[in-house]
Amino acid sequence: MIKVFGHLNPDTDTTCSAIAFAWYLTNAKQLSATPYVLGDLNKETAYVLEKFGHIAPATLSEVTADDSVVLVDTNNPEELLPSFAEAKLLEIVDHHKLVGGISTPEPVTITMRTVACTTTIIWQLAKEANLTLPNDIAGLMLAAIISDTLKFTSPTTTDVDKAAAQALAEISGVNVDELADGMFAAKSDLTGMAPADLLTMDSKVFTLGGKQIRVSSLETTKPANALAMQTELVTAMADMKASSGLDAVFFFVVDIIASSATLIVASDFEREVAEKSFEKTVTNGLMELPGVVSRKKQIIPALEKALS
Ligand SMILES: [Mn+2]
Repeated sequence: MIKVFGHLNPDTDTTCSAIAFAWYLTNAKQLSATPYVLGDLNKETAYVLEKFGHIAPATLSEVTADDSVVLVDTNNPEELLPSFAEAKLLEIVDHHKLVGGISTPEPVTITMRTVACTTTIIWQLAKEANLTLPNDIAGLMLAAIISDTLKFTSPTTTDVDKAAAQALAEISGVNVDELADGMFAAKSDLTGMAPADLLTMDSKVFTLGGKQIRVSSLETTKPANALAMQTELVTAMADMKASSGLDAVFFFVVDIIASSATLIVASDFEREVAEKSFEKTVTNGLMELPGVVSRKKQIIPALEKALS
């Protein structure tokens, strides 16, 4: 049995891609494949699974040399289980920048395309294989595209993502606006979440210019709720750096409605890097970034340029 999973801190694309690609391997390749996640689901992803009546994938905390695995929605070893290198990697399906660091003893299939969402690639693969997607799988794949593109407003969005979303909406019989409203409301509900939870919910670690950097974002329709926690968040970022050996933690509150971000600045180092990256100034520990919504296409390239 093949274990299909995405990155740590699973989001909607990683979770739905694991489900959809396990379905694809089973139906296109007649392989036995099961989706997994590498941690707790966020509120948006839980909402989406419930909406389409799909059970949550089991959580995987370790892999061994006996496991055959397929990776979706990441190629970054820093986003995987520490034991990942022990497993037999068969395939990667992803849409992120190639970071390097994964090596295999034998050739593997790698499908990486410059689209906004991994499920867009899976939709293309299913089409190429002449497969008919079930309603619930199509709905999950559509939700992942809405999530990764912030309903087609992110600059990562391509015509292929839009075509995939339209086709998936037809198959699943779902109204895109209603689905997006429900997802964004679920995502914006911060009830019961501590500052440290917000920092790791949608978060990736990169090595940029020799520095270990955590880049976290919170996509929300209610940015004021998160910004009201600025002091607690700055304390949580300092604690995180002290306990994890990270050089910097960047936390971007992304306003989905206004298509803009506010960076909460953790310390002088983050302030210097951010001012160099975005050519803006910090006021009261915050940097306003109109038009910035994408970590992949806007934030990481800017940080990388400033740190290199
Ligand atoms: Mn993705």
